Amino acid sequence: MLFVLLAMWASPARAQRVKHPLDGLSAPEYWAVYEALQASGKVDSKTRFPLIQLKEPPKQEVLAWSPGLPMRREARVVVKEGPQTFEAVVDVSGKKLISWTEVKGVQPNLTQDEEEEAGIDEAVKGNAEWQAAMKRRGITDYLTVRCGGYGAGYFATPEEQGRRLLRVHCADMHGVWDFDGRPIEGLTVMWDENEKKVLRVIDSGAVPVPQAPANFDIASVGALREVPTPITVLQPMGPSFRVEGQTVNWQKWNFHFRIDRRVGLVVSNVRYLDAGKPRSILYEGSLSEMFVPYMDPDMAWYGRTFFDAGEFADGFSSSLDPGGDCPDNAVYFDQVYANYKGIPQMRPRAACLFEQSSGIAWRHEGNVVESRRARDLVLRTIGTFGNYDYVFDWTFRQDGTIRVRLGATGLDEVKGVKSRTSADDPAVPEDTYGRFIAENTVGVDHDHYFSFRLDLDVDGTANTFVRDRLSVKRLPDSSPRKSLWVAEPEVAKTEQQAKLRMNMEQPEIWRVINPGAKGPLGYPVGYELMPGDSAISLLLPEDYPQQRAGFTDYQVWVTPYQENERYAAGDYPMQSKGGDGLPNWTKANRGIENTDIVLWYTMGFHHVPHSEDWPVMSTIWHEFELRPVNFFAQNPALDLPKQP
Ligand SMILES: [Cu+2]
Repeated sequence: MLFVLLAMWASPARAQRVKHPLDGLSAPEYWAVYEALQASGKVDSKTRFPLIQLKEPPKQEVLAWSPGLPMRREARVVVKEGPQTFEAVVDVSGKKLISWTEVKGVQPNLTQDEEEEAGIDEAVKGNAEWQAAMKRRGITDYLTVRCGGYGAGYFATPEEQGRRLLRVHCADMHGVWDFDGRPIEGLTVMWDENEKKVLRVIDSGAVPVPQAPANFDIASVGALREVPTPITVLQPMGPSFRVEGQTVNWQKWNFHFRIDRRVGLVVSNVRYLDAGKPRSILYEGSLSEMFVPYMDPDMAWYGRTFFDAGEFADGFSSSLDPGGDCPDNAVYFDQVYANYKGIPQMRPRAACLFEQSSGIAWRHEGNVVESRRARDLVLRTIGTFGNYDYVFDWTFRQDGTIRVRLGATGLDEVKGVKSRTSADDPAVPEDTYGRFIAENTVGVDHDHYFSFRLDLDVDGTANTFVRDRLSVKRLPDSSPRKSLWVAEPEVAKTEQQAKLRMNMEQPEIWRVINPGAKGPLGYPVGYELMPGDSAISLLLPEDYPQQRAGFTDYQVWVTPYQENERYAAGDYPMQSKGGDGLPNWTKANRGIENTDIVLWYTMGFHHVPHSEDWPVMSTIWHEFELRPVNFFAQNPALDLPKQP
């Protein structure tokens, strides 16, 4: 029996049978989409499909659904026909095209074939100007040179208008595994991706390719430290969660998840069993967008302002490395997605799920010590976006808390410089816009921003956002104390009132409540958004990258639920002109009180690189939590057994 159970756990997702209306599309469903599109007469062999994803059924339909009932299965397809962009909706079960709409004035996300386009490499290497620039750098062997492009951003130049523009850079991979540490610096090729041609070659000055040792595989690292004594994670009776398709049950938690090609993990229908009754907390939570602007004005650098989710839509997910990425007791899930031709692909081990011991749940010493050990359930994916790897953990805790953690690792994006180290004294210092992280190698300063879309449904959809402002009260002269603070709740009635920034001098507690559901002590039930460390963008409002990433203006936004408002910087951030997404939607200043609302949280950090980033960065973690506030009558983890 035990063996049968373990075998079941080993590959729960392989069957790919759709069991829930929010399940990601299965391989047969992607084929149905493929066939419906081919049969529509609207596509041909040159058509590209930048994105094919589940089109969620209307929320009310999902809420009313229960196992055994029929479910709507539709796909949203972004289609690229030459320079034109279309959005198609396909009825998957009926294998037919429901709608086909041209979207004007946008650029869809890059597809894998565009980023790694053989056409780019060939055309660039055949360009006489580029060849001359390479000669100035002493590079004559192009076999080890690799060129690739990224979205050019937007700076309102005539060249950008109506074009699909890539900035192409090249690297020399001679002698190393990865090209990231070997930039051919100062050389940018502006590439028209629709016309498939070089527009111009920009040379801001020849710099030798850095030669610092860049490999970090076991054989390259040299002597390894002593292996510490083993720590074994064993669950001889298997995990204590139950997985049914993509629905997870564990320690009173019940939720569904899928992996979306654009935003990664999408966690939905999150409920907690309270006194035998499932109570809703979060209808859906996921990443919404990322923004990574670099801080160097050089011609080869100013355009590096990446929207890693919306511009690429192929970073999720990386195949997880068992034993390295997830602990030994993890269970893995595969992901099926469609490539740019619409053909389903299998990404093995795209997510993992595991329990981990997480310290002390609670304790106190009275007459005796009462202490309980806590354990967490972690759902993990890793997205790889060029040089960066981001670990996304959705952690469910026994006390009703959801912790979302983001680990940033991978490689710094580096610039080759003439100076060997910061001790060199050139006329113009080469570390103004970054720091040396290896010889002749500067890690350029940059930011990371992540917008999370959190559709909280606290005991139902009619919710309200409340700020508890901690305001200072001066006490009368007769008081021995002169001052204290009081928490003053204030309801945000409109979108404008809910655009908020963290401020240590004017602290606030942010929570979503259900005004119609009171707990036993008379307070409305609620969940708090507890931010961790974060950052606000320092770019000026007139700067185009900042306008395109307007969601970074605030840590918190609240909008009324709209099924098509999913991406904080808009549906098409590639070469977007600014204002899309949250800034645009909230202009209407819609009401957000006692209605279905979505909370958007921007998490960010500034990164000044340093030598320990080389040749690969230690993982740095940032997180936020959704914590119950007057949601439970008392500590929900009081019932933890002595030996979990
Ligand atoms: Cu960084």
